[in-house]
Amino acid sequence: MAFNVQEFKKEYTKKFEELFAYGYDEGSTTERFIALGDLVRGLYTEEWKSTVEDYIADQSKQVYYFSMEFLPGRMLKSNLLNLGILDCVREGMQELGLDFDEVARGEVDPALGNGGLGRLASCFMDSIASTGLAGHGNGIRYRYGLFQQKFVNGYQIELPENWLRNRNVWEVRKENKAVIVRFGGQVNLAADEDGKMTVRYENTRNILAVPYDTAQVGYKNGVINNLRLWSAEIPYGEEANFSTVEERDDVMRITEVLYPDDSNYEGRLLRVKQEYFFSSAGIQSIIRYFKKLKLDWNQFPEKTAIHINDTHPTLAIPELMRILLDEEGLGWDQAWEITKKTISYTNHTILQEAMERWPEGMIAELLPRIYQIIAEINRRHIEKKIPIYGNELAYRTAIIDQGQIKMANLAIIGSHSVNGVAQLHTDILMAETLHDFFVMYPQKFNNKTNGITQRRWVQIANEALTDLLDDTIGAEWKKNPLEIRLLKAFREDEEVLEALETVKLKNKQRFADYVLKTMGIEIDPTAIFDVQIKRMHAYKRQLLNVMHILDRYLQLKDDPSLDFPKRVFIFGAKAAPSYYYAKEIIKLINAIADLINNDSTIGDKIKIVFVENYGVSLAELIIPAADISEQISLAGKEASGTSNMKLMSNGAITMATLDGANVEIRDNVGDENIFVFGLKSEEVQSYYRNGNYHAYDIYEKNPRVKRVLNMLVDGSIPGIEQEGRDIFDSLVKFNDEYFLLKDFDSYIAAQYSADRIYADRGKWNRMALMNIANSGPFSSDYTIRRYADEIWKIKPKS
Ligand code: GPV
Repeated sequence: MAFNVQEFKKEYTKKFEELFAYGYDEGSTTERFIALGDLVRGLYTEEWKSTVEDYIADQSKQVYYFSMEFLPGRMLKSNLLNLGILDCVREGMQELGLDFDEVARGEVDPALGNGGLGRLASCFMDSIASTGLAGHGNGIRYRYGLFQQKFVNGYQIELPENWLRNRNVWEVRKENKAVIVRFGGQVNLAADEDGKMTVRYENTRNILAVPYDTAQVGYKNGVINNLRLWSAEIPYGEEANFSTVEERDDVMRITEVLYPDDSNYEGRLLRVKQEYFFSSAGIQSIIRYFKKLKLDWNQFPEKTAIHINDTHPTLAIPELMRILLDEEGLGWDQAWEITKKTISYTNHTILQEAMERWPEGMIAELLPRIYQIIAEINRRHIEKKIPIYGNELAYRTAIIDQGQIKMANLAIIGSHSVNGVAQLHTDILMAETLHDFFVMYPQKFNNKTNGITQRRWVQIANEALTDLLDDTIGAEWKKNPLEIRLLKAFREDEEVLEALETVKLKNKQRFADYVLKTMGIEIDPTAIFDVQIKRMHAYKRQLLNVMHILDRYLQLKDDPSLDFPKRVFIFGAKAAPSYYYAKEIIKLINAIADLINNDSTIGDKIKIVFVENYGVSLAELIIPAADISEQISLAGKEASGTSNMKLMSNGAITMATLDGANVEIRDNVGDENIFVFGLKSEEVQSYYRNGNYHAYDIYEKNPRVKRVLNMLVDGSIPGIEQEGRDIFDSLVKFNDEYFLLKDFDSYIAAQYSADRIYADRGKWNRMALMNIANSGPFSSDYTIRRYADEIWKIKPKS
């Protein structure tokens, strides 16, 4: 984008005055941001429009990524970077006497997702545009995002996240593209004169779905795709059939707030309303577009790919069937072939508690026609599979079972592709979780290991590293992330290794400043920054990290002269408000932080920092400052993980179980550049199968484990009477579902070797360098290319 500093300054000054009727020098940070964001949006609207026009003119195949969650993070820098005008704008702002970074912080970080799944969707949106693919997002414009987390006396409390409190400069409301989504009522089947069945819906509740579009700017390639988020509103005119105020409120409630559940299923009516609402609206707008092309319906899958991000948008399958059957008059078989060829599905978990199942009666009442279609899909599936696989297998794969509708089963049966998100995860799906389906449809199964965009996670979050890379290996890695491997040639180069250490130190200082300012805790930037940032979940085992901290604390209490290098244990984690155990762990960590941070015999040998309200923006601050990346989930439980990739790209060294994508990280960096410990996935499986794990025995026989766990119940940590007891019991009395006790010794051993190596600065820096140099394959650009080639069958715009 051609643009110079002088022009920018003029335009910005004008824009600010236009919006606020006074000069930018008098404006607040928020106003300064709004003026800048508004200006930037104006700069790309022409290309946005022409990208879409080109797709129409070329009749390009387009992919639609349906996701209940998107976590884009602040968009200002990302848009500027991708437009190629970041430096110019930074310079211009400076010349205007404004602090660009501060203005950028004036943007609200839209938290329209919970964690990994939502952030993956946003990395994918960036990579789809940046690799020149015609692809768009489809989701929900929640009025309130994921709750804001506060700690009060160490307990998590949740506050509403009113992310739209200021004007959202990026979105464009498109009222003329609104559609009607219908709930409830009755279905009437009637034959017309020629005996053709027509379906009529009566007494439905009609809701207006209004799209808000946000540009997804590709990296210096002129491609600007669309993220379409739907908002529920009351329809006007003849569609308005609400009688009471309560019914009106009900409508508004659909897109009111994001459910704060991560990898956890709650069978709530409002949730399924949300799922159908955005699935139906998305399908309707895709169909409306396709009809303009005036093609044959059989060409629909040649022009359209629809991807469903986990099972949350699975109702897109019966919704597409409904429209093809009832509105377009296609026969079942033709509609079914089209649907399967169009839809593909990603599974993100093997955890049973995250598998969506809806009560049959609830769906029948809320979505009577959709229910009929699901029942018919199910009937035909069983009828077709019995003769081939026998009763048992046919019924085991049924969609409707014991009064429940199993969404994963519907997603698999109604799609042509099912993928896991790391090789190990896909292997487990095929061998265990979805084995019955793998037997029936082996060709549907494939792996697509997750990825991350280094544009946000390195170029934006870590400018110091970006500059060092440019100076050392040139800038090609920015277009072609694999080229970052050129850094390997410098692994013995003292100067580069020292420069890398300097970069890291600078980022640690930046984070230390933040911690001092916001929490009043002083941390030493030369200490090891040991980072675990992810949702609070038992299977992710933050508690194992806690056990290590307590063990280290006890060792130091016994012998204060022990020469452990200083460590700062950094946590960031939200717990689902209804996840009691996870909240207890939050309280525990905060209580331990209070105890240890204020223990003068420990000094800064151990510091604990649990940041409030972890999210994308804080991740951008923490990740560049990390030395150790804690990826310690029980093997077999974490589908992939993506913070592992972000942290390695920033030169943190992974402390890893062989779980999810950690396995592939190990394969890429080599055993000498990662700390691996713990049970393997097959060993865990075997314990579960044979029921021969006995946590109590370990507690009794391992004095270090015993001493650590006793701290939870003997009063040595103030303020956790209830929490300490509950957590102790979960481990000792209820047999430690996630094998913390079993993995404790090998975890501690791995942490000790980290201590030893950290003391050898040259060696540590070399490991950090090798992690950065081997992070290229984890770019979501490659992940997306594989989705495009192997699943969606779409090609980049040349
Ligand atoms: I299912 N994931 C998530 O964040 N929320 C969910 O509801 C479900 C899965 C996560 C997995 O836990 C991660 O292992 C994975 O890296 C991420 O999805 C993206 O695939």
